[in-house]
Amino acid sequence: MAQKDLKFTPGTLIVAKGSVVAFPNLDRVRHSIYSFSRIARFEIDLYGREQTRAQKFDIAGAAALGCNIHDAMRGYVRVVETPFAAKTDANGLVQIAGIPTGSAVMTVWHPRLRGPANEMRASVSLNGDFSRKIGIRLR
Ligand SMILES: [Cu+2]
Repeated sequence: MAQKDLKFTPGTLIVAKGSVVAFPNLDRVRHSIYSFSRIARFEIDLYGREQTRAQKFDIAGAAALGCNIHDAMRGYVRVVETPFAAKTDANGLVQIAGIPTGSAVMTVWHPRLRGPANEMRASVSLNGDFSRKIGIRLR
């Protein structure tokens, strides 16, 4: 997840539990990174252009990232324990292939979703092609 034009890019990154995420600074200014989130509490001191820092994420859930210098900078690392996870596109659509048939629990997460841990869960029965339209409420 890069820092570019005073933004975390991409704004939300999905990674597998245990992943190490690199945070290259592509801006001319220095950035720091902090997270007070339950799954990852850390603080990375200011570092400059073309430098990279990294952080390991060992617990599933969501980490909200900020920069001490630029208050508007927000980034999210969503750590998952399943290979069947993906980010929606600009239209809110996502397609995940190869999920085994049977019953499953589908989790929808958004940093501003109203609900415990900003998540919504639904039990689904997967049997061949499955598609579901879901509306979520944001705060
Ligand atoms: Cu910054």
